[in-house]
Amino acid sequence: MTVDTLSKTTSLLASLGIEPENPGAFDGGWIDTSGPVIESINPTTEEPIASVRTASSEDYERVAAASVRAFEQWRTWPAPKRGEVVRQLGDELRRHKDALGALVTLEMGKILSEGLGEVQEMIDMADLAVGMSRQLYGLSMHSERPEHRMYEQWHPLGPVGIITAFNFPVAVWAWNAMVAAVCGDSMIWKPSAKTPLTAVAITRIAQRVLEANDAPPVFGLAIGDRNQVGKPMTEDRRIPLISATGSVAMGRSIGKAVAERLGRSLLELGGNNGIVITDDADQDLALRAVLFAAVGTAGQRCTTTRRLFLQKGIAASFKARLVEAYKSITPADPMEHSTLMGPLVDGRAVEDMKKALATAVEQGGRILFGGEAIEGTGFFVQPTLVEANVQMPITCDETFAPILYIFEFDELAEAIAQHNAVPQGLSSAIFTTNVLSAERFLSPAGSDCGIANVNIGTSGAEIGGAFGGEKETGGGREAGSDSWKIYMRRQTCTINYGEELPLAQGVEFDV
Ligand code: UN1
Repeated sequence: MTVDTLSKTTSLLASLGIEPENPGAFDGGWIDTSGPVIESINPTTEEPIASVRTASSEDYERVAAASVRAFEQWRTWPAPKRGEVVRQLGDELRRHKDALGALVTLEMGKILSEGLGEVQEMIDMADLAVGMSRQLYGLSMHSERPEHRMYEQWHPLGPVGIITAFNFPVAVWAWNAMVAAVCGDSMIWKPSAKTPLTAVAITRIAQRVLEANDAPPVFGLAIGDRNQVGKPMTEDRRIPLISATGSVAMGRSIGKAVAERLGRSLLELGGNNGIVITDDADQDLALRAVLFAAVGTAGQRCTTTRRLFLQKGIAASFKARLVEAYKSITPADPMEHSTLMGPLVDGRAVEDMKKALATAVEQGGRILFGGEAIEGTGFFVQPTLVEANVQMPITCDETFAPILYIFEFDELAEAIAQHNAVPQGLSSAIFTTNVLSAERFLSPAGSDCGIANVNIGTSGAEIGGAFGGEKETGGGREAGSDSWKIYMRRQTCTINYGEELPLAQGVEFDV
């Protein structure tokens, strides 16, 4: 690092309250944690940025107990008052947007524009949740009994466990936290050990907003490993909901642990997202969209396009254009404005990409472009295009790297069948100018994913919709629409304002 970059980084960290060594748990105050120290490594330079002392299971216990106490107070605040606290949190994030966006880039390597976009996603979530705080509606029903009234109401649920991944280190917390907060829940955040500093920075901001409002410490934090924090939290009966983002393997074990105690889980797991491009599609539009969706965030979004289905009439020319476009992408420092692709998050991610490509070649794939890790400092790889066929088992796996498998098809029905023939079901898209093809893709017999787009790539969803997917993606829905319901408990109430006691279904029970 040059002296200039070093001093910029130091003042950036200082502006967010990050010290060389930071406590890894917050329960209303910062806990003097006793777990091992982890270093946050900048994937661009491979240098440590700062470190965090992780939480032990005893530290987790403190955070959980505080979260229960905070919930007991917070649930009695009127929802619009809770919304006002979230509004102020959104304002604080606006104030720190530049610094936070840069910290995201520094810590996990996505380009600065995407780092800033991620902070914007948090701000958008805050705004949405403020509105929601006045719209946590229940329905009213007509009772079958005379002089009876029936309605449902939504109450706060309890402390929520939020497990997030490195790739969206702050936005996914906001999807959960902003909504959970207006719903009256407290929460405990277990961020990825690869991105602990962003979690500390956000919690410090949240702490100031809570204190300014004399609000209970609903935004708890416990940075720690699976055994010290993850396991006790998923098995904790005081935590009615665990919302977890990560791999299918992780989701499977969390889902089991939570189901064992009959808790609720909200899982947002792997994607293996496909784009179908028909002969009649606008090729320029499709090219730009594929590029962002496959190469953006260096292929490390759960919504990244990993499979491309080209109709035979345009396949050869589209592939040629794609190769040219890939050639123009030079992985480089994500802080530079001209960079479109930064590094992968760590050395293991580079190894996983190499392994997946070796397997793809073994299984009959042909590398059309890229395929190499870039020598030198930083976890840089080439964005890669692979000509593939649907018989290759590797194309059913999610590898968190910029690998795009390309297939060809004759008829749309065949493309849809191939598109759906993977275990994951997160995001999908079709590029076509034919309204019939578009509607077929969106029909019940079309894409089987939680997200289906027309003439838009698979990534970069807006927060207003419900986000999540089917099959091994886990079935959860977060962010907009009526996703708030999972953070609350529904209560059906029947009130008798008469003097008789008629029973439902005409049952008679007179003494
Ligand atoms: C993720 O990768 O876990 O739709 C979330 C998108 C982003 C969120 C991705 N808004 O690509």
